Amino acid sequence: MKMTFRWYGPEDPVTLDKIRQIPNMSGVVTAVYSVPVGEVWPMEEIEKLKKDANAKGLEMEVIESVPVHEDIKLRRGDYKRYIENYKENIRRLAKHGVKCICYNFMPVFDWTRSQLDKELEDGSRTLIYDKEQVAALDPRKLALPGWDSSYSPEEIKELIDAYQAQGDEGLWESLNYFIQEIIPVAIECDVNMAIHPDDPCWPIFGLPRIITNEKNLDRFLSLYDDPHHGLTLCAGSLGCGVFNNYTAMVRKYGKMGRIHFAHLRNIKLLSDESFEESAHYSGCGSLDMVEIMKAYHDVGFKGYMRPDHGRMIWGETGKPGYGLYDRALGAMYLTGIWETLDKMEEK
Ligand SMILES: [Mn+2]
Repeated sequence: MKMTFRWYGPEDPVTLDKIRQIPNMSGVVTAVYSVPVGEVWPMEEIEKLKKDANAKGLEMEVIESVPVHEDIKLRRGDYKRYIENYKENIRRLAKHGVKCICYNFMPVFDWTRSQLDKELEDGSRTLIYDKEQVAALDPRKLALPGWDSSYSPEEIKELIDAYQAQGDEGLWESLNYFIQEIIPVAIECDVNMAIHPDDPCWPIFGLPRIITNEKNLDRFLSLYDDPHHGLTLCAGSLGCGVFNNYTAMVRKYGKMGRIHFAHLRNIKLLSDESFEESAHYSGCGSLDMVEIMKAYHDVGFKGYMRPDHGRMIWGETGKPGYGLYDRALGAMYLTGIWETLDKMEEK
């Protein structure tokens, strides 16, 4: 495996100089953020990101994300042009040595939490999802980080109505259309496409969500029979569903060679459809990180890993989930488990 770290580009207070000091860090996971969703990324900007990372001894082999325009997910408006743009982005990234592209197919809202700074008993702050708090939210008025704030309340309402009219099967059809278009390009460029599961892994605000459980991951992979069509297996996103056995998924899809990118974080399940994001250490959450890492090790995982969201600790402030300290602790903890598994295997 290759350990990586998400970096939000030159504006990120977590600089490359800091990231490079985390032991065993092979590279950054990043994206071009200056271009509206759906447009082609300028060559110079891709090149600059790569040059900056390489100058600090870090690779740029993983992109997270190349976002998918809502028109593609709804197969309406300019979707054909956006799909052509998407193909061009795959080609441009491949030219710059990118080997894996993470994306998701969540309608309107990306990852969703009810609070971004819940204080835990030890004084750290974390992201939580509380079923009742979410039920009380009006999706038309949401303006929290992590969500696209460029929509007006009327636009959000229109989008939600369009997705509800399309339904689950309509969203599957849009996804299938998109996959049939882009995977041949990914194969040609030898780039692994890795879909990120929906976070959390159940429908919110009455919107369809389909990348949520083992049955649907099976269905997703069956859309195109080629290893370039694969998964970002996110422990937090899938693990917050009591119906999901993340470790079993690692073994199953890992053996098939369909996991290209692993997001690792722990979560503490509080009740049905409520959870808080905890430190990576198994003792802090509901997921057994050693069992998870052992599953990746057993299947001979050669893809990329990154510590996922971290808490805010030691007084750090910044982008919720994406501070330096707790993610660096997570990276070292995961690296330590991996090193141990390597050494045990040698004996
Ligand atoms: Mn994730």
